[in-house]
Amino acid sequence: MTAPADPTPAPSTVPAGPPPDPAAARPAPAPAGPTDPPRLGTFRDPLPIPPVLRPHHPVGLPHLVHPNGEDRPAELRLQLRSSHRRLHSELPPTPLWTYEGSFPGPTIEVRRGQRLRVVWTNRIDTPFPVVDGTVPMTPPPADDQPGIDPADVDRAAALLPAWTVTHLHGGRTGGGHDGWTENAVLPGESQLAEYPNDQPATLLWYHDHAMGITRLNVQAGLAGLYLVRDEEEDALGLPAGPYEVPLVLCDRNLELGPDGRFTGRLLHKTAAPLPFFGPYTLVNGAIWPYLEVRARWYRFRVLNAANGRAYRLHLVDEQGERVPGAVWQIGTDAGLLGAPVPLPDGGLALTPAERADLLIDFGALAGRTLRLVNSAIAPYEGEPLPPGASPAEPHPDQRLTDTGVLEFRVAREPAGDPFALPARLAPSYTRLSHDALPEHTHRMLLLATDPQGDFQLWEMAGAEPDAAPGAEPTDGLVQLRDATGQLSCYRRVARTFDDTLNWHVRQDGWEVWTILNLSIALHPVHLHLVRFQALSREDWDVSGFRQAAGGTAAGSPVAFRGPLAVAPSDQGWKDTIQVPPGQLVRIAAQFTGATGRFMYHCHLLEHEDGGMMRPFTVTPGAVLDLGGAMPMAGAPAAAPTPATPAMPAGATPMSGMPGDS
Ligand SMILES: [Cu+2]
Repeated sequence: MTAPADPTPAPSTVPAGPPPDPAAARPAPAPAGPTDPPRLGTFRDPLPIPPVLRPHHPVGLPHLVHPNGEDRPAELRLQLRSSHRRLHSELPPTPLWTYEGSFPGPTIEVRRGQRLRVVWTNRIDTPFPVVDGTVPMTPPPADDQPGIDPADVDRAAALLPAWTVTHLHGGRTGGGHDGWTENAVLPGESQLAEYPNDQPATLLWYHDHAMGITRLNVQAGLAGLYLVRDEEEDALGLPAGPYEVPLVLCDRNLELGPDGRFTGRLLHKTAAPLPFFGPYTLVNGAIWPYLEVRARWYRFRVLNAANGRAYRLHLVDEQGERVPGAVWQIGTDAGLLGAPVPLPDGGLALTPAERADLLIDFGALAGRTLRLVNSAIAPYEGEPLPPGASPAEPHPDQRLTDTGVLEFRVAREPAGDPFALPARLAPSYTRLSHDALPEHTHRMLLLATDPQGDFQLWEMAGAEPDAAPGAEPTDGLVQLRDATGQLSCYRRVARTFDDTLNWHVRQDGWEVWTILNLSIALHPVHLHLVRFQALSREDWDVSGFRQAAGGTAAGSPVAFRGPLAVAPSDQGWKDTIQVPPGQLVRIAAQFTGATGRFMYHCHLLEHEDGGMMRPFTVTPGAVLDLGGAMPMAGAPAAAPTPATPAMPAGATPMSGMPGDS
């Protein structure tokens, strides 16, 4: 089988033509048109598979200090190292910052309950390898085109030290091991972390989480997979070994040299306030790869590791037509579903940090060439694929220049596969409902925009009765009208990372967080430590929120418009949830398994770095009951605040809150 012909010559064979234009990526004034950016061929390179480290199978594992002993956990010593890798056979090698020289990093695989210590040692010894820059929003930005005008490059990024901290996303571990964003380490230093791994089988991932620069460190290559196995998963006899394949999806952009050719260097080019959207889709670190498969069932462990791009996945044939019935979802971020769910007709949308455990049956597709394609425009706001639209059709005007993700080349020979899709999956899976929850605490979170247009997390507390909105909006006061028509008023008690800690969660306690998106962008909201389920989704009219004033005026609350379905693929255990604009999502979680200080944040890394991140703590109940200095949610330790006065835009959220001065 051969890759489809690409009419565009590879960069190495670009003939002598028009003189190179250093600003080839910019919309150039006519008539001196630039050369088109060079193209890369699609589906030219085989899919790489990251190396696997199994601490309980220590043979040939130089990273292992010792395997699990009678009273001590296994310990891995892993290095963050500078490296080079060819992301495409037509590209020069790309300088990267990596885990163990691999991009993505090695896949760590553990059994449930097998405690593991990892020494993450920073041995990075090269300058920051990514070109960073910002292009203006007007004229329509070329942020998803390769190359950048030197005037748009941010010189400060080239001076970044390798300041990194590793977070195990989805891991149930103590606050001291979770990779606190500000406790990053410099070259020569180590971060010690212990992972109890006492959680259901699923696909986690580890990645850098350094305060303010996560978007850049992750772009540079600092991410890898982490698999937890358990007996419940074993009992299903799912495709394993060579038939279980990780698919780490991300996008990248590439620098062009003065000659208009690829230099091999990565380019983090954005048009603020948009997150990063690159034109090249990578799977396991290779741009547009292919995978030869047998005519049988496969299991694919899919992660969206992009900074900002959503992938809405479909399986299509040579003509770009859907291949129905072949793809089933069996798990979500934090574990297996109760029963398999067919791939939705409209595709399966994964926003950054979300995972999907997929089974694909190639048994009836022998000899075919199929493709996994992405139909999500960027930015993706949760809109469905229009009826009748082809999922393989590109939308270059909406940052979807190439829909290809991965090509499957199915062998002609039948494989004699005994696997049959089970009707039931995890017996331990139960669907949560609000009415059936144990006693729980409610919290209100708004995804809002400040007057400058920056996205923020607004922690809200029930407002004093005399703090109801006036005729003009009051900054930080928001009135809501719910499904029953009842009005309630909330005031903002925090909106930046350094605002006072409000949310002291009781260890093992259940909580329901109501998340309402007043902004114009979809935000994937991620909570550290816990797994949760979406209880409900609702459509809300948020036009009553005045961004410039930071609140709602009397008589124009944000208001319930109607219920929305929680899609079958959205009913699993999650640690990251899509909250599209104008939606309200209620999630329920038990904060169990560890204590300490954790973060929750938007997982669009540019939003996270831009301030959409907040702390919470989990504390043993007896400690909370002892009282002490800790203020409870929404109740400042100082004297209760009188009616919140009207404040000019940009003022501190409220008076009387320690730390807000
Ligand atoms: Cu966001």
